[in-house]
Amino acid sequence: MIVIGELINGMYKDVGKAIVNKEADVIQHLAVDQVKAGATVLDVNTGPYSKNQKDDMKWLIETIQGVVQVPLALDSTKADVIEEGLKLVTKRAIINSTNADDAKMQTIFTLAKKYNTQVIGLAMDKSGVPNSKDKRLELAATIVAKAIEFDIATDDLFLDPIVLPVNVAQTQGTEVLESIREFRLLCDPSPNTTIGLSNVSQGTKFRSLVNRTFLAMAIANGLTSAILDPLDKELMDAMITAELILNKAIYCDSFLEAYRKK
Ligand code: THG
Repeated sequence: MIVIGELINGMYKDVGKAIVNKEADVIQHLAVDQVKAGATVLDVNTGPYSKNQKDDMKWLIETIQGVVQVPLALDSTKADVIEEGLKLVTKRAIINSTNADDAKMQTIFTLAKKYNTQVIGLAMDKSGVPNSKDKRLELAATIVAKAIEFDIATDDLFLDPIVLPVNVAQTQGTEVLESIREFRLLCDPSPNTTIGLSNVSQGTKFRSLVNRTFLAMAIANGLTSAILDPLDKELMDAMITAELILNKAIYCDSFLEAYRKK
């Protein structure tokens, strides 16, 4: 699994404050801690409190790259904010994200070619997140077709079916799980798949339990990456165990420790 650490996101109050006040140590601790805990990529999102998203994105990237050398997933709905970030990254980045709207895909895939990035494609369009797996598949196929037009390798795509909170959208869990399985069959080489895992538990009780249960189910359906909180140890243990059961690692009694060593 490609683990994309979600914690550098201005949506978190403490992080939002750290961005506004330029508290580099807060961001750098989150970067180091997430990588130590097993994140292989870090999501970077300036969040809703940012007054100047371009400057804040640049500051976040420079601050993070001062302490860790991992690829970054630049998370913004604004292409100009993403491009400012792409000018600074030292590792091959992931653009988070495009959707299936033609104009958006044109803009994002043009950037992806120019800066040689990978791209997260959301299975949604102007009319929002679909309710059915069939519509999600149709939108994902639209994204794959456009990527191929741009000569982007299909395994440089991360297709995201969009996870919704289980307390308000309870029918969507199975639609998302089946979408993950079906997205893998859209092209060869198979696209990667990803989810914003913590979305599933927003507003619920037992958040960590809801997250790790959903993650194990998604991994069983072929999920190849997730945006998640790597500091949640039980979540990471569930991920490692799910992959073990799927025979992606060889069993030994110290399988948790063995995973963490590599
Ligand atoms: N798909 C893609 N990218 C994404 C998402 C997705 N990026 C953003 C988001 N969804 C994934 N990241 C988060 C980060 C935090 C939370 C959920 C998803 C979260 N935050 C607390 C909350 O809202 O309850 C914040 C609490 C606080 O203020 O401290 O749950 O789906 N491609």
